[in-house]
Amino acid sequence: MGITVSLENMEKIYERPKTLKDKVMHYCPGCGHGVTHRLVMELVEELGIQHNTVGVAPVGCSVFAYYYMDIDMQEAAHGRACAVATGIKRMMPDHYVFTYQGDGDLAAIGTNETIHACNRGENITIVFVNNAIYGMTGGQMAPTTLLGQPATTCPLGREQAANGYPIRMSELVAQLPGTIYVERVAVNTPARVRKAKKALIKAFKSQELKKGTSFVEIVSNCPSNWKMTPVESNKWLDENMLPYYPLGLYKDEISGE
Ligand SMILES: Cc1ncc(C[n+]2csc(CCOP(=O)(O)OP(=O)(O)O)c2C)c(N)n1
Ligand code: SF4
Repeated sequence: MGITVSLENMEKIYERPKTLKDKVMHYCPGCGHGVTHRLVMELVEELGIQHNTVGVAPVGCSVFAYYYMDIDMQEAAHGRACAVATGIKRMMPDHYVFTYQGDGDLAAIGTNETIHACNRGENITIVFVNNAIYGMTGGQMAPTTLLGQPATTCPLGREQAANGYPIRMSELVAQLPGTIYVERVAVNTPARVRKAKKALIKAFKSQELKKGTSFVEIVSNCPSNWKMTPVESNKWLDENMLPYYPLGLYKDEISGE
């Protein structure tokens, strides 16, 4: 006995935001970049700021963010996104300006630009996707790679004596007087995805206050270079990344926390 389902009377509860182009993404299955792209584009649509938002794309797996985000985008050289965003925001202070960066881009080659933009209190939002590895180039150690975590440049696992400690960027930039909002979130469960979106909205809206830099760290995964299935990688993130990179609010001078 066949069952016929009519779509006509069904309520649509979810659809792709119009700000996210209808394209097949190049990201690996289960990668947090896809979810994070969607969240950023959802908030741009919901806040009605598509016409006056400029994104700065990094070098890394998200180098092609401009293929997917239907807003004005500028590509930056590896690590230079915060410097490029500084220039854009200063020329167009009425625009919402954000960078979208991986940990190699933001916390290795771009440490200088990141710290000084945050210290100057540039009125931009920094979206920092921390997957603890260099994804695009094949899994080399990043500044955020955990102690003991294998990477192609430390196949036996990162060692403190040789490679130093993984860097905690949220804690670091929260110390700088120019930041007004710093939160670390994750996108490996539906509840966390919803929380991540709230943090991103708060960060973008903080630009209206013209008080300083907002920084949202997304703890994410890289199933391909971690050599795990997406499900395994989400579990590994919970068990290994979150103890070292605790989720939470590190600074909030918007609501006075
Ligand atoms: C000046 C310069 N140095 C090095 C590279 C090579 N490179 C491209 S992407 C990348 C690392 C990307 O890792 P990450 O920023 O963590 O982003 P992911 O791919 O993990 O999202 C490197 C080292 C480059 N493109 N330009
Ligand atoms: S290599 Fe890693 S970070 Fe890059 S798209 Fe694949 S899973 Fe995502």
